Amino acid sequence: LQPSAETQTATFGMGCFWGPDATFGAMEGVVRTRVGYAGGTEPNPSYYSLGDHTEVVQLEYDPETRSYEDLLEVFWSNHSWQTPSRKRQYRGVVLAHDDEQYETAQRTKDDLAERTETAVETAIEVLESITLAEDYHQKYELRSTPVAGDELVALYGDEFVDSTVVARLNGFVAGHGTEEQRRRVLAALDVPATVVAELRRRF
Ligand code: MHO
Repeated sequence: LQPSAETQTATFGMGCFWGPDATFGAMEGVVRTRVGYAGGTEPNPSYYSLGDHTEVVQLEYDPETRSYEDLLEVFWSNHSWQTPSRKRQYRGVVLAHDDEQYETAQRTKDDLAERTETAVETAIEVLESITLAEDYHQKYELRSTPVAGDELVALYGDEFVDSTVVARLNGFVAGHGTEEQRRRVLAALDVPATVVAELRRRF
């Protein structure tokens, strides 16, 4: 799970992590997504023993194609920053990986508050550590797509979570991406034609 030298990593809490896993997964320039628990202090969180942690999506992206600002734009438009979450599990939070991310996130938060004249409840914090969520939460939308999900889990095996193609398909089955992008990814997909046909029925 170590990001390669050319990619950068970003981590966001934006409600149930299934949604943003798919939203970001469809985004060109995002090369990997994974979901996990972060933003708290208790050791070894899990879905049913979350402690003070929050559900987060973590992205590896290519900074030549996507800026951190691009990701933040998606972040701000895809969680409810006006309302403090009742549960810490679902709070909105930027978990910055370095000072530059921290300052950029803070600046976009201030801009949003000024532009909308609304208080922004979302927190900006520094990422300490992340615990990967259980397999069944990774690429949830695709995994729970009848037939094709099970077949892709079997075909990709250990590569399922980290695969760029799987991240894209997870986004597509959730309704994200353009037709051009879908065609391109499907054309390059090296899986049985029956699986492609199953996917095609979904998007
Ligand atoms: N329990 C909610 C959210 C799941 S998310 C991984 C649901 O079933 O939709 O917290």
